[in-house]
Amino acid sequence: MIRLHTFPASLKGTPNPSQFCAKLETALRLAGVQHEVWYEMDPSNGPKGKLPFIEMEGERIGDSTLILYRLKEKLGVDLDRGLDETEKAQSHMIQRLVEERLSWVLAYSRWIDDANWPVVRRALFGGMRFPLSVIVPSGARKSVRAALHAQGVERHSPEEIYDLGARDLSALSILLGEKDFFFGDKPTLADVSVFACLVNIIGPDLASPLKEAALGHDNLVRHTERMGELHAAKRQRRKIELTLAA
Ligand SMILES: N[C@@H](CCC(=O)N[C@@H](CS)C(=O)NCC(=O)O)C(=O)O
Repeated sequence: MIRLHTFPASLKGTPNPSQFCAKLETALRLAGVQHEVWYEMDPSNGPKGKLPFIEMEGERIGDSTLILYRLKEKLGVDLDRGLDETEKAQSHMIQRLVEERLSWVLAYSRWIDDANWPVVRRALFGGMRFPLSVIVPSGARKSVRAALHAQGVERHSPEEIYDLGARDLSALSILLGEKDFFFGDKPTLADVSVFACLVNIIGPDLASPLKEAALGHDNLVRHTERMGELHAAKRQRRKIELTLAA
């Protein structure tokens, strides 16, 4: 059995406050991969110092993308099966846009934007006792700021950062068009990756220009709802199977 290590679902409105944890769990559910979920609070427990990671056959594997490559290699798990080579390349590029750029704008909106930080801080660190309740969140915020600075996003003005995010969202909206999913009537990895990011932008009760931009694209909102229903339905099915088997 694969053991998935993720953050707990601590932020109302999203299945997981980490888009990468949400991505991997959604991919496992959609592909019907049996797994058990272990909640972690400390990313440094992972082999790459980040969450999510999995344990499989005694090995700990980190990074949502590398994990999915490994599951394809070992178990034949492939949500992009059926796509032609051009579509596979497009799916790859959509994932990279969402995970290597839009994710940074999302992180900025939560961790650096003063309008949202108090809510995020309460959701992620609210259970801590003093003095950890002061030390841990401010240390975490400092390291996210340093990461955003090293990546480059944090060097821009807030207006520029949110404009970059809005342009990414417009591109995604145009690519999706009127289709149910990016490549037709079946969700692929591109849909999973976009859902995991968009549900984190739209779902939580956090206002930002990024959320406003996302809500301005009806097709992206409908896509997030559609994927959210699939995510929830797959969990119910798995629960019923477990109950019947018991
Ligand atoms: N490329 C990684 C990104 C994972 C990632 O950035 N995880 C964040 C949570 S969203 C994390 O664990 N950060 C802790 C840290 O950087 O110290 C993946 O796809 O899994």
